[in-house]
Amino acid sequence: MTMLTPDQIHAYRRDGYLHLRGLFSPEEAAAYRAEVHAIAEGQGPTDATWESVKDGATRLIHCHDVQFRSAAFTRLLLDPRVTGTAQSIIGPNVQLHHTKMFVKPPEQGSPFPMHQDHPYFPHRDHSLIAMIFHFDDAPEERGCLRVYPGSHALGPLPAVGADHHLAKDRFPLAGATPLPAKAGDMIVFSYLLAHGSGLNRSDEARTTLLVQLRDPADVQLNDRHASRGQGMMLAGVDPTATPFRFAWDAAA
Ligand SMILES: O=C(O)CCC(=O)C(=O)O
Repeated sequence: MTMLTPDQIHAYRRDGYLHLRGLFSPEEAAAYRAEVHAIAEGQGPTDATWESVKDGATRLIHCHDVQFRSAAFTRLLLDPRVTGTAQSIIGPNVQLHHTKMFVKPPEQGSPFPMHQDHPYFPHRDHSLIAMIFHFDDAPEERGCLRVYPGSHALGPLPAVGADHHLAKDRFPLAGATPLPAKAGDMIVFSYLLAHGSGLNRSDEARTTLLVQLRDPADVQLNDRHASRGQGMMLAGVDPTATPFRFAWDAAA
């Protein structure tokens, strides 16, 4: 099933991203928002602020593999609006790489330095896409996503520091295009797109879910970033699947 129009697919290929407005209704977004905040409250304090922007003053609440915490996210992963969008870009077969939720708390929500996702989990064919689901409004002052349109065409770029960000003089955060979003919007982008986001200076949280997907025929070039549920098929089939073996046979 294909969901994007030819014009949308063309825009994605040209710009490296696509902003899908109102993919979910305000009611759906509010329900997902409540699930994210319930996980955040249940797990206690966390902080995923990146090393290169850590100054002790900001915080980033996060949790990975959220479909293992709430069935709402398992349903989201299989929602035809999600799988259809992914199939339009990747092809008929869509495999889960990982999920993670982020809450940028009010007035102190950490920025993300500009980066490509590629250095974290490089793949041979660069089939990886990220989807950021917005569960509340993300205007500029709430630290919305910022991108360098077309930067995916540059291919893998040199990454700097422990958190693999891009050189700040070449890709300053302030020079990137802000993509303010509304609750229910989704932004899909290539893992080669230069992206980041600003500080949340507002008095409301910014609440998102990030899902990374790939073509199962692609090959990951390192063994970092293993996640629970990685390899689950969300659409189509895995043409590379090998004959089934019991775990105890494989170990023998
Ligand atoms: O949520 C954001 O603003 C960006 C997240 C991101 O780029 C990442 O986790 O790699």
